[in-house]
This record gives sequence, C-alpha cells and structure tokens, in this order.
Amino acid sequence: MSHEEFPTDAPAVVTCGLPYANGDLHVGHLRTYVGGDVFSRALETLGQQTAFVSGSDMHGTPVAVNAESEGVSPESFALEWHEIYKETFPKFNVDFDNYGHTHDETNTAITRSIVRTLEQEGYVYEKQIMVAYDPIDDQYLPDRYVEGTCPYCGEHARGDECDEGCQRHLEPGEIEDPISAISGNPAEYRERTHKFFEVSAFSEYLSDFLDGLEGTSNARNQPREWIESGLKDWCITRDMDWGIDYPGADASDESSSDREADGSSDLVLYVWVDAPIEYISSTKQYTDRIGPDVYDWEETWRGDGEIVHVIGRDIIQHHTIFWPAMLRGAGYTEPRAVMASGFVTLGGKGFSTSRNRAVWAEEYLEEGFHPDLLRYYLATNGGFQQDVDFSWEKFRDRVNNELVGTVGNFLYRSLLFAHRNYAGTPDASVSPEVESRIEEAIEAFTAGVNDYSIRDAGNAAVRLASFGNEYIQRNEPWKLTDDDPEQAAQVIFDCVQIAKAIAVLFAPIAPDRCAALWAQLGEDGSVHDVTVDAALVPPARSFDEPEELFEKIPDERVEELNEKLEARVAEATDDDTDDAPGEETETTDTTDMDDIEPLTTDRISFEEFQELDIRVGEIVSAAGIEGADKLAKLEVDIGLETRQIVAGIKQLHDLESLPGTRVVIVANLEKAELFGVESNGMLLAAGEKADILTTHGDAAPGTKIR
Ligand code: B3M
Ligand code: ZN
Repeated sequence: MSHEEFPTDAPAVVTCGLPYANGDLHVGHLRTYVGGDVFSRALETLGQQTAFVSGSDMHGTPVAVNAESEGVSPESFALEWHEIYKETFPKFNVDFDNYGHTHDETNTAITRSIVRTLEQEGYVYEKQIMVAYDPIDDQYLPDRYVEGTCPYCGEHARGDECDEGCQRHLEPGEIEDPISAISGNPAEYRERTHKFFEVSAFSEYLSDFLDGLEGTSNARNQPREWIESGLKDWCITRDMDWGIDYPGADASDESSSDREADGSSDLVLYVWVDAPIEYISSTKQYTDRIGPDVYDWEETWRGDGEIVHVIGRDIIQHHTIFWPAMLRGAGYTEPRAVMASGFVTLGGKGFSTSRNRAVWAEEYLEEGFHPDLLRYYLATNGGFQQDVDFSWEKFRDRVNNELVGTVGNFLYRSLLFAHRNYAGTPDASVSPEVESRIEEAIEAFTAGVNDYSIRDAGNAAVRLASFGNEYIQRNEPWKLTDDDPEQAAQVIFDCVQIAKAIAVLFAPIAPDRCAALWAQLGEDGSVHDVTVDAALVPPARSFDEPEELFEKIPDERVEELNEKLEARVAEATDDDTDDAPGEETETTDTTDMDDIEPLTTDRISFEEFQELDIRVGEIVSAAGIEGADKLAKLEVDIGLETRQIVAGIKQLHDLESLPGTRVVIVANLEKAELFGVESNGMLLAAGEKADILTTHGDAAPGTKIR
C-alpha cells in the first residue's frame, strides 16, 4: 500500500465488516454497508481500481446460540440468513463485487493456511486455561453460551463481552458465577488446553502501523491506548463443533467428522480468526470469477494493495490490533485505512432487534421508499464516526429540503427548460465561471474521498446543485430567450453541464437515481463506468423531457410511520438490551428539537433540590479511558479538592483542549465505577453531543450552584 492520494496505481479493496448470519438487518446495520459501498464507488469515480467485498459471518456463538434456540443446525440456520443478506444488500444498491461467507471452501482453506503459517513462524503457543462447562448437559460453554457476572463492573454479562455494563471484551474464564445461557444450569470451570496467538510480540509493529493508519481518527486513537497498557495474547480456539477446525500439524485437512471418529480434540478456531480472513477469501473469489488480468487479489493482499476496512466502531480492536498482527505474522499486506462508523440510534436510543425497536431494512422498502434516500441520509447525516440518529421527521426533512428542494429542483427546472427550448443541450460551451465551479466540486469530492469522509464527497454534489439553483435564478434565462438568445443558450448549456457533473459526483451516494439522470441527459453507457473527468465533458446534444428524480415525503406519511414506530417503542422496556453498545453516561440522548424529551410532570420540592450539591469546577486534566469507546477520565478542581470524574465525552470533545474549562459538577452523587475507573461526581452536559455546561461569569471552583 501507499500513502499517496487516491487514485493510485495499485489495486484497492474496500471491505465491510461481516454481518453475523443470525437475524434480520435493520437500518442501523446498513450504515457501514452503505458507507463501504459509497466509498468504493467514489474511489472508482476517481479512477481507482477497486474491489468491494464482504460476506456473511457464519461461525461463532452469535450464530450457534441462535440456531440452537431455534432447534436447527448452525449451518442451515446461517446459510438461510446468508441467502437473505445476499438478496437484501443489492436492494439498497450495495453492490459487492463478491459476497461470500466464512464457511465456504475458499475461506476454510485460506484460514487454515494462515494459521499454519502463524504456527510455523512461532506465534502460536498452548496454554492451560479454565473454561466454563455445563456438567449436566455435558457441554463446554464458550463465549455467548455462558452468562454471569462481569468481574470488572459486577453487571450481568455474557461470556465474551460485558454487554450490559462496562462493555469490556471478556476472555474465556473471566466471567464470574457462570451459568449456561442455553439450559440455565450452573456452570463450573474446567481446565483445558487452548491455542494462543502471540499478539504481544507485535506491539512495536502495531504502534508504527497505527502511526501510519489512515481512515477515521477513532480507529487510531483507541488502539494506541490498548497498546500502551500492554497487549494480551489472544485465545484463538474454542471448545465447540461449529467453526473451522483447528488445523492440526499432522491432520491438516481432515474433516471434523474424521476427527470425531478418531476421538481427537474438537477445538475450532475462534470466530474472529476466520471472519476477517473472509476479506481475503472474498477478494480471491472475485478474481477467480473475473480473472487476474482484470483484478488480481494477490497483488492486493500480498503486494501493494490499498486495503480499506469499513466497520462499526465496536470492532475497532479486532481490526487494528488482532487483524494487522495476523496479516503481518502470515506475510500479508497491511491495511491502509480503517473507517469506523458511529452507531445509528432511533430517537436517541440504540436499535434493539430483540425488542423489535427498529426500522427494518425490508420494512423500509415495503413502505415504498427509494433506497437512495436512505443511502443519502446515512451517508451524509453526520461525520462517519459520529452517531447518527434516525427519525422519520429528520428523514423527511432531509429528503424534502435537500434531495427534492435542492438537487431535484435544480435538475428538473433546468433540464425541463433545456428540453422545451432546445430539445436538449443548446449550442454553446461551458462558461469559465461554471467550469471553475465544477472543478471546485471535483476537488471537494476528491478531498472528501482522501479524507475518508463520504459526507464531504456526497455534499460536493449537493453544493453544486445549490450553486446551480443560484446560477439559474441570477441569470434568469427565461427572460433572455427572446432578447439575448445567445446568453440564454449559454446559461442553459452551463446548467446542463452542472447536471451532468451532479450525475457523476452524486452517483456513489444515489447510484440508481444518478443512473436515471444519466439516461435522462441522453448520455451513453453507464454513469458508473465514468470517472470525474466526465463531469466536464460536453453534454449530449439531445434529450427527452425530464422526470422528477426525487419525490417529497408528505407529513401524513411521517405521522403514520411514527405511530407504527411509537407503538413498538412503547413495547420496549427500559431494561432493553440495545444493539449499539452505550456506556453509562450522564449525558442525555436528545439531539435536536425533533427529539426533545417531554417534560417530567412529577415535581420535586425545593428541599429535594437542595439535596443536590452542585458546584463549579475547573478541568485540570482529561484523558480517554483505555478500551472504552466513549469514556474519558477527568480531574476536576472543585475548590476544596480535586475529583476524578468519568464522563461519556471521549469522542465528542477534543480532550486536550479541555483543561482550564469551567464546568458544572454534581458533587454528592454516589460514587460509581466505570470501566474499572472510579467516578466521584458527575459532569453536567446537554444532549447527545454532550455539550458541556459551563459558567457565564467567573465563579471560582467550588462555588455552590443554587
Ligand atoms: N461478525 C459482527 C460484529 O461484531 C462481526 C464482524 C466480523 S468482521 C471481520 O459487528
Ligand atoms: Zn463489566
């Protein structure tokens, strides 16, 4: 890989985190797939040779536990979901060059060969560890098969992750008071021999790797803290049948049934070993299909490929520590960039598949909405690493104001005028003003891609449309057709040129609508086969009467959809398990006026209010908490003493700039422990963005607030 600007001469691959093949996809899941698809299309628009791949994650306990609870085999269960995903993605114009799955032959073979190489290179060792076991059902209980108490925060947790508490990744043997998630039987710990991958041997390499890693800043910053606090080796085997068999030195390729027959151990690889390897396998399958002369997977993964991983931010650790160490150890190319997205929330709270508090992918389509609208919303609503809140109101507003009001309006009015007056493009050439404005849009698009900002890339076209509206309004061609036909032709030529540029630059975001626009403009071929230069190639001479590309969403639709959604949200209880992990934070969820929380009707007395000891403080230091996505540890001077306070502001504020800031603290809140760090007080902050409350004057630290 290089660190040169895109486009480079090397082949690129854009990958999306593999969805576990274990349940319906909702709008929240779509964010990374839409993000990856937009990014890979945008690279191609720049002229970069790009493969876009992913696949279903078939293994692991997330699949096995769900299959078991439905009484079916994990294989048939996962394959069924795999087929559904394969059909669902294209419906959102998420157009993978290859979409495989982790259980296929390609992935099994490449996984085994990589693990063998890691063994040969001396990066794998055996260790005795305690693993949970259900003595009544005579079954080992890896990962999600076991539940219990988190040793770090005391919350109820599952075997691989403290999903309801501090969010830590839990290693086998860590969970306390284990019980089987399947039978509810109390579990015991038994000693077993497992394989470990020596991630710690890669500390120095990983540190350098992170220095050069491109993509979103969260993907660099979080792992730095993990490395500094010392990397732990990873247990890469599990006691279960479902998965890729651990490749024995002597029994390299035998199937699991052979192994069972000869009574040898039934260790399979941990799902996180074979899952990212599917990125390689899927690329290889693409090459196998189209030929290495068109796209050569080995050049990418063994040579100088530009590898870009698009993932959710909950799996940064796997992609920036574990995975690059594996690639390095096995002699593969290191990733160039990791783009880690924020979560999608629904009315400020996480989606919940178990509670049906979600807008489902299929449901969105069944409601009759065009996929490109959702793509636009998800891709451009905020920075890629910020959380995006979905609500039907906001969706309507962005569609009606931006897609219909700005983009659609410009295209329709100018193309209709062109068609009526000139049956297409008038005889002229682009004016210097419009030429340079289109060049500017191309530059903004290119810079957006190079900054890994699909929002900036997408906005380049919307801003150009906005300019187009202003341009046509300012020049009033309808007044010129009689008095100054040459000038009228000039203005309309310019507008058609702008429309063509929009088709090119907006195609990654709205592939179907821009393909329609391209056809409407009478252009040959597909807009998806052209590069940015096409934006300034003179438009086709004749075209038919245009049609409106985007339709307004009426307010009644929003009401109706909200009613449906609210009925579901009401069913969701407070102890809901959200899909998007959210640490305990003292910030509220509201984002803007649309989702403002209703006022609490219960009043408290003045005495009750006085029980709160609220003080002015001054931040002395602020640092992220290692391993926690959102949490930061603050030292706050409150006059009489300095307090350590944990606050959910890590990704929302530039921590380095905080020292010296006056803040407002609840000083007599019960102490809490978050991520193993004591919080002695609460920082007050407003809204989803954790807007930190400060003082208007210069009240000194310690001053009581009343
Ligand atoms: N299957 C899903 C997740 O944890 C997991 C991703 C694998 S990417 C190699 O988000
Ligand atoms: Zn915990």
